[in-house]
Amino acid sequence: IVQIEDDRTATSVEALKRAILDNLYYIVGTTQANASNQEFFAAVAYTVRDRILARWFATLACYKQQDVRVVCYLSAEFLMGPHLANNLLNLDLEEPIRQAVAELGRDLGVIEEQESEPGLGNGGLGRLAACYLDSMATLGVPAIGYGIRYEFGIFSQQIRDGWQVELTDYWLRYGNPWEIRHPHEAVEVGYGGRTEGWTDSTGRYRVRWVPASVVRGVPYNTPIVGYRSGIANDLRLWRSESTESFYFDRFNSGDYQGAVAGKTFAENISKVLYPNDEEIQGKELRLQQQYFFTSCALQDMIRLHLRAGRQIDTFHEKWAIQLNDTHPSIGVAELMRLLVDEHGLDWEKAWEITSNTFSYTNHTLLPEALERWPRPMFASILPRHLEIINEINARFLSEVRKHFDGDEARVSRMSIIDEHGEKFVRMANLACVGSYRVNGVAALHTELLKKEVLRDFYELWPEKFINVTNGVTPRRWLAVSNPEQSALMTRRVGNGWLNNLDELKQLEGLAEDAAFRAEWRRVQHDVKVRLTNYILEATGISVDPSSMFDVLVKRIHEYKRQHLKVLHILTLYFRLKRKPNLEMAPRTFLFGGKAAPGYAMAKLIIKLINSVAEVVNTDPDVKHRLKVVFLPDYDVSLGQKVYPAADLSEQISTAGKEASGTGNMKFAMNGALTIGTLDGANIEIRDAVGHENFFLFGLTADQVQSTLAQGYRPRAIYESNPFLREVIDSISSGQFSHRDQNLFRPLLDQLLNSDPYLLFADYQSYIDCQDRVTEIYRDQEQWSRMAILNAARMGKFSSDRSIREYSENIWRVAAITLC
Ligand code: 26Q
Repeated sequence: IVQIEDDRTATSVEALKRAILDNLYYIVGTTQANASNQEFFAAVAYTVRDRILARWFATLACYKQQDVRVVCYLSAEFLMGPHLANNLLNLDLEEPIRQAVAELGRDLGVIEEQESEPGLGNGGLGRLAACYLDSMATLGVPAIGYGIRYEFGIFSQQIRDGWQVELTDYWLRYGNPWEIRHPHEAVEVGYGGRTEGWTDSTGRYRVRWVPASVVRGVPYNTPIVGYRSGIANDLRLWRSESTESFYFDRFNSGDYQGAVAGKTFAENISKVLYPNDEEIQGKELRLQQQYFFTSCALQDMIRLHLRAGRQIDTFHEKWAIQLNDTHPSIGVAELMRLLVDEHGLDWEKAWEITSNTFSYTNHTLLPEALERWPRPMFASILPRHLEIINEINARFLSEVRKHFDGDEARVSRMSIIDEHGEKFVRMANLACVGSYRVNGVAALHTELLKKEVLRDFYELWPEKFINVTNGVTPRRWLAVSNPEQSALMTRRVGNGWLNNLDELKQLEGLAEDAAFRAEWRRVQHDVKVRLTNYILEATGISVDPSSMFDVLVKRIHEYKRQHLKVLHILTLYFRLKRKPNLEMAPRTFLFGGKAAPGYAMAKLIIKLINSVAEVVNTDPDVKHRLKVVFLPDYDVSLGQKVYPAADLSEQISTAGKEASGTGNMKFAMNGALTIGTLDGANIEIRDAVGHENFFLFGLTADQVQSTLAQGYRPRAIYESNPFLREVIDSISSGQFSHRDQNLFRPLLDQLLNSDPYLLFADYQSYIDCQDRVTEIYRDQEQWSRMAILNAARMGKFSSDRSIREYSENIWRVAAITLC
């Protein structure tokens, strides 16, 4: 028998070469000689995608055959990062593709750099969704990710004259080889209009919604390949388009302008990601987006459910819907509408299904980030949903009254409608009422939810509340981004850690092995050289790879306290100014992160960092012992370069403000030591790696509360601490702003007069702790011991562990193995 190698599935180097050239010629439409690296990337991506399709279909067939319960992860954001390197790892194709690409005269590293990342998220919440998709595919949890295929993702950031400038992110410019459009599975989504009553053939009174406009949602599927699991799940992102009928009806009747306006309305819905995290603005388009993808998702699930020959009343047995924050929580009302209005179920049955389908993950404790919509706006966009919410609310509040007789203050706090003054729909309340589980994302966060933000709901339904501490995927965040350290670890303990991160525990003993520590440092140095080259290219700044890399990368926010880091840098700077010959181990301070375009204070913090950098980096007294770098356009790809090279991870939020943090996990997995507050998952990381291997400072969440309650006076701290005063005075004097004494005034005034995030209260504790960091860093052997123990003890923070907990405690789904 002659074995014929199929050019779309075979994985020998020869077959891969033929396949790449084929795709280059027939799909991309160019020749090997003429192809740009960008075109060559597309051909490689198609070649990899071809090798995914068979297992993709097999996975779906297997789910169908085993009639499993499917998890639907609903999220307004999926911050996937580039797919190629991750898919190569998970499919075990890295080496043959590398060789095939090399034999065709290109370098795989260069080709991988061509991929423009789908930045369809702001930060933590969107990236968490991506890590969870990776773990679900790896563990064999049947899952579909549902979201929006934004045409423009998070803006790309430039720094001009120290200020952030936003540029649109047209990530689809060169096409997207990973997605497949499925127009046959399109659905329609309505907006506005009115509701009307009617009587059905059985004499029952029914309500129907007559929307004023209808848009079409078209799904685009991207395969999510598990790590060597043979499984590929679906990420289904919806694009909004105009329906021909809407467009042509108007067009035919001569209303050209109306036709174009309708088309514009429809196409705008999936046009752009809102770049605010942790702050809501109540924009109509945002509500339209949320309803759009949530309705598309629910219609898709119902279609799949019925197509499998099942009855609508078993819906909750086959689908578990996870709400990634309140952004898709309109789904509670939409599922009720679909079941009652469209499928004719009675209210009680529909509610039983709905309230056994949804679970809700909360990601924030900041009051300004709790979503609420003005009732008039809500009524004009979703009139039928408001009626349904009123009915849900009436029934719910009567239950509250039964439990807490006479406690009308509680009733009004728990109401889904905020009845005070201008009325609002409270989405977190809707999500709590409509879900059978509510979870926080770290132990402290869940406790604070129960004690504060959602206390009333916890008192009514304590059994609903559980904690699932976040996790991150060790595939992308260790294996893909830090191949050098991964190889070192695999040489010592095998590669089992890739799907069981606890196996790195075996490295603990090696912390006492001087030869291993030396190897560890050699690897770390190589990785830092890699980042050093990037920094030079991206910013023109040359940094010393043997200096300590002290890194703070995350969205810019006052509660995350990037400006506290600046106070530390300036404290060191003035020590050097006083004593230019002071012995000080060199440090490189790396910042990265985007500010929401409308968040003036965050933008001013970026300007402050760059202004300080300008002075400190060029001051001859500093003698290059301090280097401050703001890395522009921090995104997933840049994160992959930064985390592995960090020596020190800065996790310095005001205690009680950061729900979990996930960057903290990526750093520690890569062997960075953390300096941090007792906030979010920092607490659990410290417990896992050992208190002696973690640099702790600052007030606790309780102390923060009591400090504020007792009438906090930041100015008193400023007046009594000469070092702090020197730093603050230098900024207000214009020393870092070309003598302009007004530039940073808003920032300084706020710190001196209210300081809501308690920078001054934590200042001295932070400085003292940083001095301990410096002390220990001088002992490189000790530092390496601690770094190795950090990396070895991060097993708990694999997203595989998080997904197992969701599967067991919330979704009640079993992982499958391929049939
Ligand atoms: C809401 C309404 C309108 C426009 C935008 C938004 C919006 C968008 C994004 C609100 C919040 C977000 C993002 C929140 C977020 O990323 N939270 C982070 O979630 C991480 C994963 O759980 C945690 O680790 C972080 O602590 C938390 O800040």
